[in-house]
Amino acid sequence: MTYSGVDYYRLEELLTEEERMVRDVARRFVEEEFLPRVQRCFREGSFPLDLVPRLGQLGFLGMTLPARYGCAGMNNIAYGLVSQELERGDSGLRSFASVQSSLVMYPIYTFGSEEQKGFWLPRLARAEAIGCFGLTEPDFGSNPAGLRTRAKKSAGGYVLNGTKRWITNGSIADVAVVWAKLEEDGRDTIRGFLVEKERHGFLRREIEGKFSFRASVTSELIFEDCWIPQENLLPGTTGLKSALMCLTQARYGIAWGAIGAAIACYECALEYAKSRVMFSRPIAGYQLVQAKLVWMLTEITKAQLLSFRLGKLKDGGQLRPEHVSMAKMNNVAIALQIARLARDILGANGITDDYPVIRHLLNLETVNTYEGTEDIHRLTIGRDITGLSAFE
Ligand code: TGC
Ligand code: FAD
Repeated sequence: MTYSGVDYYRLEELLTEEERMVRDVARRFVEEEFLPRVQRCFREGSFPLDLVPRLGQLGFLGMTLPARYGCAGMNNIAYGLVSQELERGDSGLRSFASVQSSLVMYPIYTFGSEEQKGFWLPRLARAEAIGCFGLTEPDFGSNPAGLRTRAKKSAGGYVLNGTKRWITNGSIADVAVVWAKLEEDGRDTIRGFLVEKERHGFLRREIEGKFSFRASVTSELIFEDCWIPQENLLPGTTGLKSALMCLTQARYGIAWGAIGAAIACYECALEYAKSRVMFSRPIAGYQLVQAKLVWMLTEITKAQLLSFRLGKLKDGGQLRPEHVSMAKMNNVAIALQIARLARDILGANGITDDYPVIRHLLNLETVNTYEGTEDIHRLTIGRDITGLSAFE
């Protein structure tokens, strides 16, 4: 299959054959199996759960982790390209893969015991188990350091109490990675715990009324004296930093994913503008419309270059969290603006789901907020370059 996407600066030439192949497989999957269903899913407010095993079969879950745990062992450019193609379909589809890969499999791989890795990673890779990541709480979003969920030592394990909110995949997950404060040596430390769905005192509630991420499950997790055994602690977690390390992985995928949503909106607007005749001429012939289309393509091209370099830094072991902040902040912000401009170019048609633009626009409002809001990333980079923290 030849790639026919937006590639103004011929980045295609910088990709390896394997990277192109993986991207094309993802693209075909999205076009043939996901896109024909997404309008209905978004209308109904449902996630196409039956497609999840396909993500496993295609090797898209935990795809950078090693083969000994049943994963594909691919590089980060390939992971980025897959994220881009999934989000070209819908942010909710990419989010499913991001959460499973970066927020569940990554912490188990990085902080888990050999038993935890051996048990969970192959199941999660094959999509025989679904995971979720519980960090955010009703009163602690941008500032997770203040989280109130607590783990208390108890006979043979821990008892969890607290509430997590806005948790992707929460109600469909077999296992939750939950971040809670544990008193150790007289002080509180944030640790990660694995909580299986069957645990007594673990309740899940799906959040209703969303106008964004309608084809994705978002839930509240409630822990009421929920006992888990000692071996469910992720032993390598040492504080908030462990949770933030997971976010860096997920934000990397989001930086690429947002480009996919932007491309979908740009391509739709370009086609529409070429065929929509107003004042006796296709609107694409008007200078103001061309200016919008050119801005969109320029920003997509810049975002592609940023992400490609980011991937090379990551594969080369030189990536800093602040590098990821810049790409997440920029790429999602421009994708959101591109979606808004595309919506404008489509006129009244832009508000219907006959076109993908309004769905991407609504989704991108979430993507701009989750995994660190645009301003939190701005302040993170501000702290990095000035040495002064705006958070304190
Ligand atoms: P701070 O003092 O900055 O950091 C504590 C320690 O952690 C290190 N660190 C990081 N390490 C790796 N990756 C990162 N991104 C890191 N950010 C910080 C830092 O170097 C420090 O290490 P050390 O060795 O000095 O102890 O902590 P802070 O409390 O001041 O927080 C800073 C802030 C505001 C940037 C952080 O709290 C933050 O990122 N807030 C945003 C919260 C957020 O993004 N939540 C996302 C929840 S998950 C989600 O949204 C999933 S959506 C579904 C999907 O992904 O598809
Ligand atoms: P707040 O932190 O209350 O921020 C509100 C506003 O205040 C923002 O504009 C913000 O930029 C601004 N603000 C906050 N602090 C500052 C400051 N110091 N200076 C300047 N401005 C500031 N979380 C998970 O743990 N797991 C998940 O799987 C997950 N999935 C999600 C799925 C969806 C659909 C959504 C919507 C959210 C999800 N989240 C998840 C939660 C997400 O990470 C949080 O919503 C996000 O971190 C922001 O927190 P908040 O909503 O509490 O906003």
